[in-house]
Amino acid sequence: MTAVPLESFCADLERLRGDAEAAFQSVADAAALEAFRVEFLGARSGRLKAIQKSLGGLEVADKPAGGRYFNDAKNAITACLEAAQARLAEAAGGVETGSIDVTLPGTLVPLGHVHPLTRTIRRVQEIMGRLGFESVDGPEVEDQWHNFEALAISAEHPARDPLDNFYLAVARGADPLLLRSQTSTVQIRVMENREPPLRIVSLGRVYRPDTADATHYPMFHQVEGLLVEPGTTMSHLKSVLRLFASSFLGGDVRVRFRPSFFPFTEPSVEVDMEWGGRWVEMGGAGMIDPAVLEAVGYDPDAISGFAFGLGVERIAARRYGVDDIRDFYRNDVRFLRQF
Ligand code: FA5
Repeated sequence: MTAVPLESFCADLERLRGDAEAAFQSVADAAALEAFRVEFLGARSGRLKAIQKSLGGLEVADKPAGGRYFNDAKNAITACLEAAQARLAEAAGGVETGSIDVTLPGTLVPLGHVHPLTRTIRRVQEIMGRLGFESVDGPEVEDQWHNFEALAISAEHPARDPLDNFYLAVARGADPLLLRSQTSTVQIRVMENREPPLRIVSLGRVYRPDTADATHYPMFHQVEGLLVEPGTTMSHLKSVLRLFASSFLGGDVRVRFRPSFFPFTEPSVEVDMEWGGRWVEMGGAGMIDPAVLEAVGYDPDAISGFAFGLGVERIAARRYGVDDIRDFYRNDVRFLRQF
């Protein structure tokens, strides 16, 4: 077999190198780039591979020079490929691989943070936990027993009006289920299943078809507190609420209890807190009505307790100086970043 002359071997390499440079410089998209990579540098049938095979046909004396020519051409073609890859990545908005300076200081990745309402809920749980109140959950889809009847809210009571509730097209027995309108449902669920003494707090969503304004939203959160222990009186209720308010809002907060009415507490009060020279209603409270204690199977002559329910959006607004609770739900990051 006649040996391959070194000149023709080098001429083939030069031609290949010229073709590859032209191809990689003009390539305009990733698919074409890949096609050229296979054509020139493909490991099995690439054009460079074909020339590499002819390296074995050189005269023994020419082989070292042929090998150097081959390696130079291979490096040059590979560099053309890498330059084309970087050019396309940059055009696509990527980072040019060769341009990363690893000695530069890193930049902080912006992290999200907990929503102010979630933070409020956790803080309330923590404060109440220190007062011995265990956190419990209840379902958001409720039946009429837990949302109304066990709470002594009779069938005729306006609170059951379809215009004031989100009744569902799903029923349990004859009664349609509803999205709970208050967390007082959880008082009943806990008392039905446990014996006193009880100290629980329950925070969660409630739903009412209220028109949204600065202090109302159709979906909002309540914090429900319940304490059932022999000898409980109204003064215990007032002390717990004052302690909670000063822990959550600061020692200078003023709390006011106004006589009121709830079917499930007797006596009942509205709990107001002062905010910017105004009194804002934060919730309701009272001593558990004997009818409720009976409904859950307790003896009202042997046991007493208190309950309260506060609006989480309202206490959060008071805490963070927010004038309009709708801001909690607008998802405007300029607002949320402030917390
Ligand atoms: C109740 O829901 C009673 N379950 C509270 C209670 C619990 C009384 C235990 C006695 C014993 P009321 O409807 O007033 O009460 O609501 C309580 C609080 O929820 C209000 O004071 C207010 O802070 C908040 N709230 C009521 N409606 C809305 C609304 N649409 N948007 C935001 N907050 C609301």
